[in-house]
Order: sequence, then structure tokens, then C-alpha cells
Amino acid sequence: MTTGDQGAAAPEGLDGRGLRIGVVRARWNGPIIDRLAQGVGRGLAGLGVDPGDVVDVTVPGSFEVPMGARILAHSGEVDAVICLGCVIRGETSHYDLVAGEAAAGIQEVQLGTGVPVAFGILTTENEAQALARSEGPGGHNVGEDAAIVAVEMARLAQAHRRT
Ligand code: DLZ
Repeated sequence: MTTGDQGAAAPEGLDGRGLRIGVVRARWNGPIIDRLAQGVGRGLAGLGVDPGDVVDVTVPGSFEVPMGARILAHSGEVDAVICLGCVIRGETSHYDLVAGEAAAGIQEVQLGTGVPVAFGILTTENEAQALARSEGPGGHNVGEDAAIVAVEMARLAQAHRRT
């Protein structure tokens, strides 16, 4: 499959109104990240998240994304965090290290803090695959998928939070 896996569909009735969402963007492969960020914007808007409730930060590269997510998760400012990055094997001498640490770090942050963190990091063989996973409206965009994940998991956490 050349276009990449399709994301999970949003659960029926999923509603993001009132949620505060953090977005951590790596600056490496900036044009791809911009496309993912547009997907995040569409995904959040489609679920009713107010753009004013979105906290955006940038970090140098995908290796730093977990730390950015941890800072936001600990801030108390957000109900969930979306991580955006892009690691392309053909262009990255230590692809496995950067991609692996980003994935492991993101999981560690969400399990350690209890704040859901959505994995919107592209790990691809080449730029064509990265473009195919960061498409415009109606196409596949992993940022849009991550937005749905963030809202779904934030609601799950809210529903089971001890008061
Ligand atoms: C160093 C590096 C390389 C080679 N490739 C990528 C990449 O493809 N995608 C990405 O997001 N970041 C890359 N980086 C930067 C690292 O993530 C990190 O910012 C630096 O190693 C500094 O800690």
C-alpha cells in the first residue's frame, strides 16, 4: 500500500468542545509538519475544539518531542497532547534512534503523567510516503488522525477520573 495505513474512524458522537489540546511540533522536515498541523486543525475543528483552546509549541526535532509533550502534560493547561514529527529513513543517518526514542518517549509521557499523548510522528522510507500521509482535505493525514485520538482519549480520561 503506497498511501499508508488509514486511521481509525472517530467514534460516533465524539465531541471536543471545551477540551484544551496541546500540540508539539518538531521543526525538522518543516513542510511536512506544516501539512500535519493543517490536518490537526481540521480534525480538531471537526470535533468542535475551539482554536483558542489549542496550545502550540515547537521543538527542534522529533527527538525533543517527548520532552515538549512532558512539559505541556505537566503544565495543567491541556487535557491531551498531539505530537507532530517526521523522520524519513532515506534522509536520516540515525533514523532508528530518532524514531524509536520519539515513540518510546511519547508512550512514557502519557503513561507517566496520565495525560493522553497522540502519536502523530511520521516514520517513513521516503518523502513520497510522508506526503501521502499528510494530505489535504479528504485525503489521509496523520495529523487529522492524531487529533481524533487526542479528543477520544481526553474524553476517556475525563470519564474515569477520580474527583
Ligand atoms: C538529527 C536529526 C536527523 C538526522 N534526522 C531527523 C529527522 O529526520 N526528523 C527529525 O524530526 N529530527 C531529526 N534529527 C534531529 C533530532 O530529532 C534532534 O533534534 C537532534 O538530534 C538534536 O537533539
